[in-house]
Amino acid sequence: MIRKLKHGSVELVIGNIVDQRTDAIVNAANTKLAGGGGVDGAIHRAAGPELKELCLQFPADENGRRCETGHVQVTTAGKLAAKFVIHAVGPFYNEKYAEKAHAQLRQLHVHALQAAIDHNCKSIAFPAISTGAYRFPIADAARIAIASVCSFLDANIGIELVRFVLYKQGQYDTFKLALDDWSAK
Ligand code: AR6
Repeated sequence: MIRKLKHGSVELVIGNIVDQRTDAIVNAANTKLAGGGGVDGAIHRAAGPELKELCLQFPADENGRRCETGHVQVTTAGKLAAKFVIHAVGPFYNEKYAEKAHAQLRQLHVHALQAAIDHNCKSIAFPAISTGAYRFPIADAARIAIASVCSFLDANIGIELVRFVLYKQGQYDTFKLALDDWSAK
């Protein structure tokens, strides 16, 4: 499904993030930008070894961190069809610090969209960040991701298409509900 907002559209699809032909795809990375499982593993496998080399060029702090939680780093995309990979570090969900995690997930989506504009991207594909290994409850993650993206597209010119690529039907249904709720406001 696709829904038009003031300055661009939001699309929901079931699929694999590595197959997207958008200008940018967003990786569900970790602070070390050293690869991992899930989306991160799939993107690195499909892009080829060049992607990790590019990631390791970002300076690391004393703990090996190359990107803070809620922030992004951008590389080219190796063998992928996309032009750029926006490596975004979502929060690991802990119920005790839920408000902080909500704010970081919101911030991450805004940073990714801004980075896409800075790299002249007109289209960008997001997976459901933090909802796998990082255990963010899917309904909250969907509500936050949809609200962040829709508010951004209502307020900023530059991105024509934001696609959420959901891996499973249940995740798609949850995102669709969040988008319907946003549109009904
Ligand atoms: N395309 C689209 N969605 C996918 C794909 C795919 N190829 N593979 C998994 N998903 P996760 P996180 C869904 O764990 O929670 C890594 O090790 C999956 O069903 O990839 O942000 C990193 O290095 C889930 O709903 O990301 C980090 O250490 C969602 O994508 C950590 O995991 C996100 O799952 C990041 O964890």
